[in-house]
Amino acid sequence: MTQIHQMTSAALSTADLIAARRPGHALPRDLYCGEQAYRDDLDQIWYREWLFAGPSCELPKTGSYLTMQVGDYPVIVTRGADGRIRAFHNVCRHRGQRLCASANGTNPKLVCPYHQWTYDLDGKLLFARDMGAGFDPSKYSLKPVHCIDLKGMVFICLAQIPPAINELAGQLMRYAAPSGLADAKVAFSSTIIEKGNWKLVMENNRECYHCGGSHPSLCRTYSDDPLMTVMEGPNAASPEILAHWARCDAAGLPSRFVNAPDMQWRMARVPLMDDQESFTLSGKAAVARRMGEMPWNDAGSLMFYHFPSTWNHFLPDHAIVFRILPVSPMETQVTTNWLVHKDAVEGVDYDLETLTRVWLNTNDEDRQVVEENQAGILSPAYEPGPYSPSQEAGVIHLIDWYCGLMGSRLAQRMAAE
Ligand code: 3BY
Ligand code: FES
Ligand code: FE
Repeated sequence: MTQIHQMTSAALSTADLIAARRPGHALPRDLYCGEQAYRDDLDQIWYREWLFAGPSCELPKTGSYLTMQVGDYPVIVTRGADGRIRAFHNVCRHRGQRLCASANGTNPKLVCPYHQWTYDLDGKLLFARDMGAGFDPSKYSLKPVHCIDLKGMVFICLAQIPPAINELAGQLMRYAAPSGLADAKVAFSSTIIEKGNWKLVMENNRECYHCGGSHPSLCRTYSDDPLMTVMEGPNAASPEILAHWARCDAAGLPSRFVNAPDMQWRMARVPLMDDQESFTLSGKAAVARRMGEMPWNDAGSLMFYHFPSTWNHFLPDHAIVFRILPVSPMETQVTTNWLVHKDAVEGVDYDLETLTRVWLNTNDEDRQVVEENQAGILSPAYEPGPYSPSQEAGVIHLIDWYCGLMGSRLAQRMAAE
């Protein structure tokens, strides 16, 4: 029975697989490992949605840049002399060289390594040697990519016309304002590759059903009891969370659950277990200098996710920002940045081991879970099982969002063909 099902499903299109999926259940195998589903995910989601690029403090000065590979598109994000952050296709307008190979750095100008065409930080071609009398450099600016800095959280979008971002922008800027992200610095950065489809990485992040079995260090401070962490609205949560929100309201700290109607994003501030301060082994703050205007050490975590590319924890003493990017059907890059107040001094106000231990452990534990999940799904005997409605509501939100968007966009594509 299972075998026959698998043989037929191998021939199905992504649209057919999505139409045939069982709501409330994990996805069919080919959506987690197939080349076609991967191409469709890139075309319909990764090339069309807003994606988290990084915190703006990763680009602290004029000429600071970061690069990211979104499917087939190399992108560079850089801060101009006017302080503005812009994104460009990381492709030279001469013969197409990738302009910048490193993940991070600082350049006064963007100089192509092949024949040294030289671009200003706003993308204008400043200099191209021996191109003849009729050559018009103004026709060869770098191609721009949409880019927006939401008070310290930088997003890009590869689409010609990006989806609306005003609702998210307003809420995120309001919620994250007390964290002073633009006045932070990157204390530590880690990039790992998980051998699993990007949806498995995001699914894993959206539930804590696995936390007790996998995350001994995170579970010291983050409760895996869904009653403690699940919220359904600005006034619908556990008594403990409601009490935390009331206290935060009184201090002017935006905290209540807010979400996109399709659950593409959500933010809410929740207390840590037993009012502990931070994701450290001791539960105490890792950084002596608080972020931004945060009023107390025990304000909990402002949690923010945005599909498909990011989840975040904004704590009183530091912030941890995560970015995922698909690398291949069964590989995903996960970049984590630990942010602290820009005036906090390493060795005086914090030490990196204390700051990073819990989430370095947690990321590695999640990597193992995701890789074993992928390995099991690759079996022809795999059959999508049901999600727990209480423990895995966040995964259901992710998969419903994914199937809804893919279903309608693939139908539009077929109609246009
Ligand atoms: O990092 C997170 O936001 C999620 C929440 C539940 C599991 N994981 C720790
Ligand atoms: Fe960039 Fe030639 S390809 S200068
Ligand atoms: Fe986890």
